Formats: sequence, structure tokens, C-alpha cells
Amino acid sequence: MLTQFPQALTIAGSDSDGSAGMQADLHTFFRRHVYGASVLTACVAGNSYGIHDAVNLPTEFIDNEFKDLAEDYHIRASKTGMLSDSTLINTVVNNYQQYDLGPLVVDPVITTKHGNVLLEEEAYTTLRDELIPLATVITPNFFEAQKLAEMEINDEAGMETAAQKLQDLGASNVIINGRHDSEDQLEVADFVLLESGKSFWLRDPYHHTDRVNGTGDTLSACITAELAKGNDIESAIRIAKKFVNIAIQNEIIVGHKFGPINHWAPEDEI
Ligand code: PXL
Repeated sequence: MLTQFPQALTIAGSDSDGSAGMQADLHTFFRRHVYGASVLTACVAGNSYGIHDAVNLPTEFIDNEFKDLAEDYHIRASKTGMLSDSTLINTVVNNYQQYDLGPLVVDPVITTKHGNVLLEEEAYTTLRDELIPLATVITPNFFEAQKLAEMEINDEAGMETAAQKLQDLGASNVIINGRHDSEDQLEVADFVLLESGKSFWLRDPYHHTDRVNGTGDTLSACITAELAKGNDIESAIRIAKKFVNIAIQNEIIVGHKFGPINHWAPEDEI
């Protein structure tokens, strides 16, 4: 019997330790029963202590990756991850506009959990002006939201204002991942602003662990997988938030420091 899996695409960098970037995206697609294709944009050499080297792929090669996929596969949803400079962002924007690659989830990757910078300063404008307007959903963490909305976020009202600013930049739907960096916090609160104007908070208990590498990648990949299956934006976001929370809650021991989350832990029905 032939089984057809919906096909989704990650446009991202490879993280050699498998905890984040393209590897986390593909783990997530697999766990959500979606076939994962990949356009590799960059490669980083790193482990659970940090990132130690990075290279970008040539743009002609990236063009060919898109072309080959578009000529054969039926991609139902796509996501972007690490796009380190304006050249890479423009290459991805041009290709995305040229082909039918479904709705686009933009994870505006700026720094890693270790504080390594993955987006050059000069590229913010390109990200804001060229890529964000194409986003069906944008999934910044707290720090990325501050940077892109050009404001300091001090409380929940600040998160709501930032989400509105990101929508004004052209992203149809926004989820801002709340802060999760304080020893005494009890919950993590994400704010969601949908295209319809509906907004809501998603609150989950805060888990004290260093093993949270790839959290943002997984959230955006899970949204992409659910969109590829035909789910609406709100359910895709709700499933993704639960998926990430369960994956953080059930620590696995890989690497010595900031290890990956556990993509096996969430059940199919969540
Ligand atoms: O989690 C952000 C991220 C995205 N993409 C790549 C990464 C990381 C973090 O380490 O290495 C390639």
C-alpha cells in the first residue's frame, strides 16, 4: 500500500550537534508525520557548549536546491531558520516568491541560547523589509521580538504592543515566545496575535533545565508541519506550544551543557 505524507520544507542552517537548526526541524517534521525536505543555507560547527565556526552556502547552490525541489515535490508549507546576512535573506525571498511553497513560517533567528550571534547587524533591515512581509506566521522569542519591534518589553502589555508592531511589519500571524530565563519564574507565557485580530495567551509551567536547545526551531517547525497537514493557524500554534512544552519537560541526556529537547516525548495526539 502506498502512503502519502504531506511534504514540508525547512530553509535553515545545519547545527552539527543536531540540537537546533535544520536537524531540530527535521526531527519535528518526522515526529508530526510530515515528510521533511530541506534547503540548507549555512552550516555551523557547534556542540552543547556553543558554536565555534559557521559558513554560508553559495547562493547559486541555494537557488539549485529550491529549483530541484520545486520541479519535483509538492511542498505544502515552509519555514525559515538561520539566514545570517542580507544576501542569504534576499536569495530565500526571491526563491520563495518564484515557486509555490505553501504558507511561510518565519523564525527570525538572531542569537543562540549561548549568545552566539547568527544574524549580522546589517541584515535586520532586510529581514524586516523583505522577509517578514511574506510571513504567514512569525515566531520570535522575547529578545528577537524586542529587536524587531524596536522596543523594550517589560511586561505583558509590552508583549502585546510588540506583537501588533510585528503584524504591522507585514506578518499575518504572530507568536512571541515569553521569557524563560529566570530561576524563580513559575510559568512561560507566549502571546499570540492572529490575522483575524483575535489574540490570546498560552501559559505553561516553567521547567528548570539547561536542555532547551532548539526550542524555537521546534516550535516553528511544528507549526509548519501542522500547516502542511492542513490544520488552521490557531490549532497549529496550540499543538506546537504543547509539543515543545512536553519535549522540554522530559529531559534527555545528550551533550554536557545546553542539550537538545526530547522530540520523542510528545504523543501523536496532543
Ligand atoms: O536555535 C537557533 C539556531 C538556528 N539554526 C542553527 C543553530 C541554532 C542554534 O544553535 O545552530 C543552525
